[in-house]
Amino acid sequence: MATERTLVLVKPDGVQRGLVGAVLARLEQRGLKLIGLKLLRMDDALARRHYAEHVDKPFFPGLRDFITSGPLVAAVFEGANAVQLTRNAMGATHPLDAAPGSIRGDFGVDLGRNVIHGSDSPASGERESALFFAPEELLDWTRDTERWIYE
Ligand code: DAT
Ligand code: MG
Repeated sequence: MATERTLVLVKPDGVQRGLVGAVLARLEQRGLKLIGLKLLRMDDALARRHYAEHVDKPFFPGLRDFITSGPLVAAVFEGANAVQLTRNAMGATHPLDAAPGSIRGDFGVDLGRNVIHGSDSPASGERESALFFAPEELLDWTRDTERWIYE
């Protein structure tokens, strides 16, 4: 299985609520390898690029105001099937539909406060990672536990 990269955001609600560690811990514990990490505040231009598929939708102004409202944590995780593993860990977009045990199912209530973003395809993972990180900010490192995670 090809190695994938996924961009994860702990959104401003997650940062405000002190959930950064809890959210990232779940993905680390699952076996995904962290290769990039930063705290930043998105501006309108980055919000438009990141959510390019949504800019013309009626909910975009509210989404933009929320996502630019305060600091967020951006992370890139790498691994086999990283995109699907992360999407499953996140749960459904609306926290009401998200299964208990998923991040949104455990930490969220409202659609517009759903705590985490994760890329929806390997292509999105590459595109979105490049929006938030320069190439040299994504580290190529060897994890010593690799053989205990992958057979
Ligand atoms: P996801 O974040 O699960 O990939 P998405 O890409 O469809 O979901 O939407 C991006 C974000 O926009 C989502 O996390 C919450 C918000 N959103 C999506 N659909 C919405 C809607 N109908 N009304 C308000 N906000 C919405
Ligand atoms: Mg999406």
